[in-house]
Amino acid sequence: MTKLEKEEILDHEISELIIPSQKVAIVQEGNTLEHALLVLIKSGYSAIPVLDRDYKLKGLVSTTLILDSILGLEKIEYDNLSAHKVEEVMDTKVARIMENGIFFKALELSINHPFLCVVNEEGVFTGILTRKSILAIIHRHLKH
Ligand code: 2BA
Repeated sequence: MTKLEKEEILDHEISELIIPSQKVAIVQEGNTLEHALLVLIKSGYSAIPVLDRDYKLKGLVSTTLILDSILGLEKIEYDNLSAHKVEEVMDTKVARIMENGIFFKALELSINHPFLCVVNEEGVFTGILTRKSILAIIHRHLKH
């Protein structure tokens, strides 16, 4: 790969790699843990974005976080699933990138995160970028 080709990939905008929000399983911060667990199990994904009413990105919630929050000392407290909200257990440290961000930034963040949340200037969630799609692009370019 020439230096020019390398720069072309790294500076490229990520927009074409984004999985749009309509295709992403999400929950709202005010949803119960029970609802979130159902969405996680039905979607098959282990962690999904949490949004507010205005579709702004607030955090991530995972099956592990939910189950951990209902573990009592000697038993699982199932009643807590309907008594508590997603905002109480979600992880607010989310790997995020702007929708007009560049590939190099996405590549760097994806080292530590299986997926990145994509937001617009107002912080509104517009989709996700998976490590899989980033690796696929690199693989495609290295093959030639
Ligand atoms: P995980 O849920 O841990 O999924 C890891 C990988 O397992 C996924 O990689 C995908 O290859 C496969 N996989 C899991 N559940 C699947 C399903 N229901 N349908 C098809 N493939 C499935 P990626 O596709 O690269 O996704 C990386 C991470 O991004 C996922 O981690 C998940 O946390 C999130 N994610 C991806 N697509 C999503 C979507 N449509 N909605 C919500 N979250 C999504």
